[in-house]
Amino acid sequence: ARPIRLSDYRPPDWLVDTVDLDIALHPTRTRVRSRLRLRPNPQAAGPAAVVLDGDDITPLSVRIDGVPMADSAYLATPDGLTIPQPPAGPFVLEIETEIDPSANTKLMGLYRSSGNYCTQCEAEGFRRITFFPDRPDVMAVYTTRIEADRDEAPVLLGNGNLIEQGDVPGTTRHFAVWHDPFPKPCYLFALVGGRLGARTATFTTMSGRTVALGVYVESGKEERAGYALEALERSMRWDEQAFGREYDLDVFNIVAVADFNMGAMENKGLNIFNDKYILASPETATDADYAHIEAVIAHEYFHNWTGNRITCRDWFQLCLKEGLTVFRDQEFSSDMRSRPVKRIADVRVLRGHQFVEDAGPLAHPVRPDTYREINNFYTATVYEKGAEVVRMLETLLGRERFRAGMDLYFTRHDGRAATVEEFVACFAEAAGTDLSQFMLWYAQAGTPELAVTRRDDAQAGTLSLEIAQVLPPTPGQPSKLPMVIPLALGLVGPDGDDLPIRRAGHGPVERGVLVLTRAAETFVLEGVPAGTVPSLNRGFSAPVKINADLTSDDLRFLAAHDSDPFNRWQAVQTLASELLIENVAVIRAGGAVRHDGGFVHALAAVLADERLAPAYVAQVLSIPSEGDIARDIGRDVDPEAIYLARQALRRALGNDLAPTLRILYERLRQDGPYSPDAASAGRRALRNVCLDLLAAPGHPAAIALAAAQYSEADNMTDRMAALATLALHDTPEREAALADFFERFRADPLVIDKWFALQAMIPDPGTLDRVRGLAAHPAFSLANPNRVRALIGSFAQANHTQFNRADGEGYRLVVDTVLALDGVNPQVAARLATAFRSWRALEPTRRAAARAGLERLAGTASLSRDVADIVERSLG
Ligand code: B3K
Ligand code: ZN
Repeated sequence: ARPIRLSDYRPPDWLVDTVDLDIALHPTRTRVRSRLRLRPNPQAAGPAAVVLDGDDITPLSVRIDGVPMADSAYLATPDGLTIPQPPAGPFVLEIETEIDPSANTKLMGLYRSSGNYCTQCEAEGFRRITFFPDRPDVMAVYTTRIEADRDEAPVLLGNGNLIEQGDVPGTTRHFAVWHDPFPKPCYLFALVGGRLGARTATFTTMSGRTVALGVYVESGKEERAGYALEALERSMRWDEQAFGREYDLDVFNIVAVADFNMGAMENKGLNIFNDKYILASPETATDADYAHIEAVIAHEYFHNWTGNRITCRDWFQLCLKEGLTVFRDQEFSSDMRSRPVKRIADVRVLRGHQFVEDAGPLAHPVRPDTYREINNFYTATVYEKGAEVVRMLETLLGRERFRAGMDLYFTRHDGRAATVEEFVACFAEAAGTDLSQFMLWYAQAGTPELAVTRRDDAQAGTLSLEIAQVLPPTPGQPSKLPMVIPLALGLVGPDGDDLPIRRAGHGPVERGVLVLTRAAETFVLEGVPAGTVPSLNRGFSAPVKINADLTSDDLRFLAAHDSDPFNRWQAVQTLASELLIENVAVIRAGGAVRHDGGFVHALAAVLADERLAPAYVAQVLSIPSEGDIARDIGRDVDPEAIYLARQALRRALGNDLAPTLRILYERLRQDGPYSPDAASAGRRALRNVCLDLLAAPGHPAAIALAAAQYSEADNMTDRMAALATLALHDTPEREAALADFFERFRADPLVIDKWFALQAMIPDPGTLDRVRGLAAHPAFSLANPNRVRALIGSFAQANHTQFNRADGEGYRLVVDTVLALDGVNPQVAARLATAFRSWRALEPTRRAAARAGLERLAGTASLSRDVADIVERSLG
């Protein structure tokens, strides 16, 4: 298929004012009647054929204004329906189709999950239900009649408000009619039918309207839906307070399903979720699961304004709703929990996924300008970097002007399909500033690299920062222009306190943010005594890499004194990263690793600082991951050497800090019953990091401690943490605990996913066979995306040494799975194939083996467009 280009955008020839759907659910023969009121688009060029999209459907009948069309008057193909000579003015088009939801393994369109009916339409799934102009700039008012067997589907849910329901006389069937008064693109259409139980509540909006809330789950799991419901209420309240956004329908329903291609979906008034992001109880969900549930509930709810009321003109504008909504959910979680800890966690994710994407063959701009398969662009770049771009707007403009820009955006574009230009124009206008250079953040791919050189002039009391920015080439973009970069700066004086920031000749720096705009520039800061250390990019104000000429002493100083919690954490990470990279080189050269007492000392100081929150200390104690180190090294990567260097450091920390870790471990023991709140979760997080470091050297006493924690735990966080620690040590305790875990939770697929994932991540050579064995386990299934992601996804994305085995067997396992999965669910197969995205950065032996794996994929006939796109770009 030819690529689709942003520059080819044309407004639709026909608009759809209303859509009336009548859907009679049946396991294999679901009948869909659709009635569209079409009218020519006044903005289009002139009379045009009606071209509707379709995917794997055939029309049973087509009528225009009630009159059946002759077969020869329209053209039906596997991917659409064309009416070459439609009426000149508005008309009503009725199309009947029949679809088989039970045969739908792609989980796009209408499908079944645990016997229930559900839909997924974003990006292009609606065309698998009926023929339609499947593009987000066609917004219509939908009325949906859903009919089903009363026993098979007692619950029938649709978008909008319920306006009618009843029995179909003389049959075993019943129906419900839902009406959504808000015009929407078809990707936001949804319906659900099934046997479901619910947790319900009512919410009173800021203007006093009452909204009925429901969280629907498979019958019997209602107990586990309570946390999601509370998170929804918190999200609704927060959006009113933080952004002035009120909910607009009388109902808001969420449905959890077990088979889902991604996390969740923001369908208007009827969000559908992967049940992984709904179901939680202390015994089955970890603290991290609770936090994810809260964040995903918020994210999907926030889409009601950023995505639904204001949608995207075309799929190139995806970041308009996704980046903005991620920014909003990050802000929400920061307000609900600890802001610094949330920032650190988000930056870890950004660097771990987006920086990696940006550094490899799949790099693309936040707003891509071409695609072959849009589902492959729901990426860390569009989502996470997209959120950073919005955050930079806030940093550049300040909170108030940022909020004014948001308000203008909501007023001006409500009810419409917008573009990134229109979004940014709202901020430029509200703040009275020029943001044309800022648009480069949407257009240029790659991670900017800043080189910072300091010059102190003790006599003049000035510090000069010479800052050069470089944006490396990315596919299709050999050379770049300088970006506008908001660099939040701190000056930590010799006594450890912050100094005011004044630019010679300019006065105080507004909010401490230096705004870089040129390839190289120098900032002269005045009133800076000798011994001052600059703290650069505080709070990670810009998504860039920084190479600064800070010494280890400077970094240890910042680790001890920086008032910015993010940079205090960053200083420790940078120290660790420098040590690890040095030791990786030493190991590859056959030498002995360097033990750095200074680093251990810096960590000990943080551990001893009782003013710091446990959740924060846990982040400081978590040294860079194998993926982080590989990314920082960037070329000729040897995953085995990285693993050994990291293990050596973990063992050293476990030995040198043992007494402190042991004391903390005891002191942080849970006192009351389990509660998922952020403070309690933080205590568990730190305690479990202590346990893991204590066990790192492999002392039997520490292994026994982990084994005891495993069996005594009253919650999944502590049980899972102990199991994860045990999993790193090839001991009888490990196998005993793994066997126990399976027996305990065998009835619970979501919990068994943790068991699959943990085993897939064990960094030893036996894991390959273990994973092969688990893939044949009765609890595993290629048909369920969560199972695939847990077992094969974790192996490919999170087991650096074993996926990257020098003999290529890890690659072979993943390629085999991609091929087996492609015929079942191409979207999930394509996502799995992105595990190869860093292949060029590997050392030669592994690089050749990874390339051979990609080439085996490329050489396979009848690859899906999804996988073919990833493979070709990866090799390109
Ligand atoms: N908008 C959906 C993602 C749809 C993915 C389609 N392949 C969930 C979200 O971002 O909120
Ligand atoms: Zn989203």
